[in-house]
Amino acid sequence: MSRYTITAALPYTNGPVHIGHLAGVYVPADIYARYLRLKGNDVAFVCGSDEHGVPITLKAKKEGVTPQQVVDKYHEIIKSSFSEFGITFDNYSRTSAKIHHDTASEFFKELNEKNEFIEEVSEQLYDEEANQFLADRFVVGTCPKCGFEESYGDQCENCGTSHNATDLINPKSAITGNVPTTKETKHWFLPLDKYETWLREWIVEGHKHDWKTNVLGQVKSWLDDGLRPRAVTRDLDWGIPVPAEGVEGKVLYVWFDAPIGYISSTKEWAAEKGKDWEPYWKDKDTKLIHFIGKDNIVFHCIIFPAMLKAEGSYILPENVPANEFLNLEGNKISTSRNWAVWLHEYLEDFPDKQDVLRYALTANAPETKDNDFTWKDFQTRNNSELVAIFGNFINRVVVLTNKYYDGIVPVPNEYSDVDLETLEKVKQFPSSISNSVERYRFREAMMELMNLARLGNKYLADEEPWKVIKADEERVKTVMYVALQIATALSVLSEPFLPFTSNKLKEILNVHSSAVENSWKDVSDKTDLLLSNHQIGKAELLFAKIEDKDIQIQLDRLEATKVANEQEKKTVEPQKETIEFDDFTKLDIRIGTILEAEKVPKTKKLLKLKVDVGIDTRTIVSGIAESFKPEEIIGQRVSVLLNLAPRTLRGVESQGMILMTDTTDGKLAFIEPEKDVENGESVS
Ligand code: B3M
Ligand code: ZN
Repeated sequence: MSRYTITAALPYTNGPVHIGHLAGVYVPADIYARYLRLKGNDVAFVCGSDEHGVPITLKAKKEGVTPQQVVDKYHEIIKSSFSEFGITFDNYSRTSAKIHHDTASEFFKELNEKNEFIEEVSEQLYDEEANQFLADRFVVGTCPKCGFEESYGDQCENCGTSHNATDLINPKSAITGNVPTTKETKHWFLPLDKYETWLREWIVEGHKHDWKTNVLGQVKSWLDDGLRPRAVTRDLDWGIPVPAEGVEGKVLYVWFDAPIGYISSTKEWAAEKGKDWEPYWKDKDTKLIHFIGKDNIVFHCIIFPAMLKAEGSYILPENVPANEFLNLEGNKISTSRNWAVWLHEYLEDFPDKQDVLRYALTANAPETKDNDFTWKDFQTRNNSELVAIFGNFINRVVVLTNKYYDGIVPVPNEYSDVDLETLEKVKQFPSSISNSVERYRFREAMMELMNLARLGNKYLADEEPWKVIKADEERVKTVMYVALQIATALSVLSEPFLPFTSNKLKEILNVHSSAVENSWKDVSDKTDLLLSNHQIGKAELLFAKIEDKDIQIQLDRLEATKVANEQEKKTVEPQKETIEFDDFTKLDIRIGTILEAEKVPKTKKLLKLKVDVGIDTRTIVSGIAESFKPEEIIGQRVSVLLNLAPRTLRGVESQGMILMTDTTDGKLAFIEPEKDVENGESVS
């Protein structure tokens, strides 16, 4: 048995958790924690809300509330949605908690007393109008490393690099938009350059075989760029006050305090459990694993380890298996543009389908490269894999056991070679799945789990107990006994990935009591996971099909978000240049009625219209085919610019123009008289 401290990135409480967070951090971390517990290890799986930092204050400004109100609101939403989704933190704390303020302050004071910081007065960016210093997300500018023009003051989301605000090119205040000035101010700097050689030896050399290449790549690139001292304090009023004599109006930089949040969460948990927290952070045999997204690599592989090294009594991470990003329907997930599937909304729309999302997100996990979540894939994963393979196998086994033996596990007769081979194969699954999980390859591990269900399906399909029963009842007893062993193995091995399903399956097999509960290791060692004469329960579906209509609701919601974003982005066109009245009188605009409409062949946008404009009926070609079907606009009243010079469009001569406008949902609308008006009447 070993001891593990598993941390999952502390979510900012400036919004709810979305599927990108789940796929990148929380589902893999939970699979890993559940797996280690199942194997009998001592696990502390800790997390909590990250409640300081500029993202919180920006959100508070935007919502017109205090930062405390913002964090209180989202801390509750996040904590409850994690719990409902089956993320089994041993403790989910929050960085506004006193225990964290005390722990982070102590940590800072210890380093300060050891003179680990450089105290320096330097010119920092300042917004005269907002009367405040600009750091982190209070300032945006061009990243000095990759040229991304929306880089924040402390980090570039595009290339992940971390820098000081004064490094930005063309900085702009995110509060007023002004170009910042600079102003003198004192800060405490962590001399990262001092740890460069050690970091290179520890990570690039020491972990080159067991850390993920995407992580090693980023770390190497920062080290190659050369590390520089980083300010670990800020001129802000929201955060942990800097615990130094005579210091006012300064707080700890959020990325200095937040990782210490893992330690305070462990302390809080240990206190509640009557345990000692120190072994989880100071015992050299404890394995510390940080689960994060790729944008947090610099903080967990460079800055936090340097802090721990400087303090001197802590262990260092055994691994930091950072994932890449998950996109949604081909676009980057964005909190600010509401382009996300929010966990709490998912749980409302798909109650009791937590495992379906866990499955889809793990199957598409961005473990080595960015990946994409689509609702169609979510539906397919459920219907074609969970229902058709896993659920179908279990249903057949349970239905037949109830049908032939009233749910009593039969006594097997002599095994055939196929039976023995199948039972042997089952015994290999714990190690093959372990092999993948222990290398943080959770997609691969879960696909291997599904291969166990496939093995069960194939065994039943080949042995056909529903046919053999007529001629050889004794044979069927053996077949169903073997199939029930496979089902029981699935109930054990599925727990880390599909905990709700595992739970339900154990209830169906009636193996919840510790007397009959099997361990992970039992599946390797035993062929009687489920004993003869054991009574199983009745059949019930593990998974239900997901219908197109349920997916369409989600797709419509995203479409509405897209349109809303377009509208938001769409600024009102500035007025065109002034014209004289005579210019206007040249326009001959009349009311008309559409008599006929048809699509212009080989075009997506064009309709050929016959329009009665009072003085005649004329042909007009109009680019409205994506907003209207020909048959639905016969009789439509319209405003027509008559005296526009005729133009030939795709071989059709158009004698005028139908006047249209854009609707809020991105379609087109006619300009029609609100009362009855004769065709040919002028618009003036
Ligand atoms: N609050 C999450 C993020 O950067 C950040 C993680 C802190 S882990 C100590 O989105
Ligand atoms: Zn960059």
